[in-house]
This record gives sequence, C-alpha cells and structure tokens, in this order.
Amino acid sequence: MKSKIHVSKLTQQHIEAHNDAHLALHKKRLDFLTSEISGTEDILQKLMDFQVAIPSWALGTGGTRFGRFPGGGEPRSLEEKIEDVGLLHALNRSSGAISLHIPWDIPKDGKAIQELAAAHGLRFDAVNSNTFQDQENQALSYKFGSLQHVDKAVRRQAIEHNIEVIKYGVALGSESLTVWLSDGSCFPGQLNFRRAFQNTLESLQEIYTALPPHWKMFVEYKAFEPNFYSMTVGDWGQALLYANKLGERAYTLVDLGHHLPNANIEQIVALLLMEGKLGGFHFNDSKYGDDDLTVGSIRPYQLFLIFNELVEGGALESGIQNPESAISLMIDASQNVKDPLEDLLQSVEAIQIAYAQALLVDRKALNEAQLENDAVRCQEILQAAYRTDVRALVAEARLRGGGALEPIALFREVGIRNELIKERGLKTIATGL
Ligand SMILES: [Mn+2]
Repeated sequence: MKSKIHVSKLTQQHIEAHNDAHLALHKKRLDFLTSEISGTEDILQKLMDFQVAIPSWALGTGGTRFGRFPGGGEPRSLEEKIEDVGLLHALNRSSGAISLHIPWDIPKDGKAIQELAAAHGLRFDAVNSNTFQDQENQALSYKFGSLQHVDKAVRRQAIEHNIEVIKYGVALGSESLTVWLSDGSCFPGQLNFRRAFQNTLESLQEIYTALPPHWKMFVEYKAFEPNFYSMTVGDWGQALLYANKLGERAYTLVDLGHHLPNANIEQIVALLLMEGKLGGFHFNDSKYGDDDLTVGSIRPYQLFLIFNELVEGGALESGIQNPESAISLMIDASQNVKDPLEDLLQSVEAIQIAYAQALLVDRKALNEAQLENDAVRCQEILQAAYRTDVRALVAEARLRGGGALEPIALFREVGIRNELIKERGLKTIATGL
C-alpha cells in the first residue's frame, strides 16, 4: 500500500513527526474501542482496501449563481489537480482515484498524465461528459437539451462529444463513462415526454456502442434543476429503464443530492443492488436540494443506512475480489466557505466512518429480529453500530497505510494552503462550475 510521497509540500518526515506526536492518545482510544467491539482486524483490512475517487472539479471553490469566492492556490492545470489529489491520498491513503470532467480537464498528453497520476498512487475513475453547458466554438447550442434534442444535428454533436470523452478516458486508463444530462423542460407542454425519452435512449445507445468492451456506462439521474418541470433522466426508475434497455454494461449512478426531499435513498440502493444495476455513487450531503455539501455534514445516519445496504448486499467486498464488478465510489461536492482540500478530507472520513459502522452491524441478530417482527430490537441493533465511535479504527487504517493520524490537523500544521498560494497565486481559479 505504501507508495513514495510525491508531493513537495508534504514529506514523509512531516507525517512521521505528526504521527509520533499523536500516537499515545491514538493508542488509548484504539485500545478502548477494540475492547468494546470484535472483528477489528477484519474491519481494518477492509478500510485499508477502501478507496474513494476525488472529482477534479471539487479541488477549487465552487460557487453559486450569485458568485464565486476563490480561496487561493487553486489548481491551474490538470497536473496541479493531480498533485492536489495526490496530497489528499498521502494524508489519508483512501483517495487513490480521480474522476475527470471533459472538457474542463482535457489531457494533452495522456501517457504523461497517467504516469504522473501513478507516481501519486492514483488511478482514473469514471470520466464525465458535459453537455449541460455550451463551450466556446461549439456549433450548436444545448439550450433545449442535448441527447433529447428535437434537432438530430444537436443530438449528433452531443453523441460525438461523449465518444470523444471515452477516447480521453481510454488514454488515461479509465474504464467507465458517467453521463449526467441536464435535459428536460421548464414548462408543461414544452416537451413530448415520450419523444424526449426515445431520442435520449437512441443517443445513449450510440454512445454505449462506442464503449470499449470492458467499459461501463453510468446513467446519473436528477429530480430537478436546471430544468424545473421535467428531467428526462429524473429518477432511479427512469435511469434504470435506460440502463436495462442499453445492456449489461450500463448501470445507474446514485448522486445523494439528486432526489426529491426525504426520498428513501437506502431503499433505492438496496433494490438497484438486487437488480445488479447499481454502478456507483456521487457522495455529498444536502438539507434542501442538490446542495453539494460535505459528505456526512447534514445526515450522517442516512449515509450509514446506505452503507448498511451496501454491506448487506456484499457490494463492497465483491469489488475488492473482482474489480470488474466494483461499484464506483466518487465524491461530488462543492465548497464555497471551506478550504476545498480540507472539505474533501472530511468527506472521505465521513464515508469511511459510515462504512466501518455498517461493518459493525450484527447481521445475524438483525435478520432474526426482522423475522420476528421485533421493530424495537431492529432499531437497537442498527443504532448500536451507528452510535459506536469508530474514528480510532479509521485513524488506525490510515496509520497502517502510511497516512496521517489526523489529516486535517497535519494539513494545517504544515501550512499546505499557504504553500499552494505561494506557488500558484491567490487569484487562481480551477476549471469547473
Ligand atoms: Mn453528480
């Protein structure tokens, strides 16, 4: 697991000195936890194997339609984005993948970029196409949709873009394409629903046909925004329809922020998993809509319940044994008020905590209680796991992997943001939304 640290701002010595300083307290916490629970070695191994992909578009501050407030030292190029993800991975040893967005991150030299990523211990997760914006020099507009468009020429342009994204992905060693469409309508009657669906399906079929044999396609759904009356891939039912019609290498992708309020996401996850159509996640958190907040910051119990379903369905273990069947785990968040790198460290840790807690659930006892319709005991079993403080286990997994006991504390101790600002400048703006 240990790979050489390639980040100039953070050295092996920084990590070792930090860990030495925090070791005594960590040991105390870990000893207490291991005396309370069983199977810690198994959980530790699973945590060490567990990797979450970082999106290239979350490394700078995001913004809203009202404005954007860059925090300084944002990556100016794809190389610097890879350096930032390498930094996160060196700190937590669980951010070993990066997900790119085209055309924001077009690699000029695929081989060189792949080598740079490998030097940081990173691989390329899904590549993402973008037909929700018009790019400079683009012949036709996506104002009224892309793959659904009434004009065949617009659909053709959007299909070609997706095929181009696949080619960039192939050059980097990526093995999946995520398609998120903003297509839909803002007013009743604006769109013929069935025609929009059929056009979208036919367009997706052409893209699917262009996938290399071992590639997967992820169809991401979203309930509303930017279209506010209908979305052509609006929920998991529609995404599943497309995925089923496309073929066995097409899957749905669950973005936690893309549901109507109070949707039971864990149930959606369980059923998609049962159907073999759960391709992956975009993790984030929200209170109102697609808020793109730090994972686990608002509804950590929901996150735990989702991981409970993943563990129950064996989704994460089968991926380790058989990478072909692995579920893609990606973060899709955006920050306006936090340092984006600190935010990502928090997000990855929240995911690891939810995973570790889900591994603690006494599944045999839960199954028995379910069969006896003992709702009280079912809740006790789930919440006993959820209320266990597993942070020492997650820290131990980081320590064993060569990372830092307290990644955010070390990030601040070393003054990494200031180093990035010195090198890149205060007024840099990373590509993205
Ligand atoms: Mn997403």
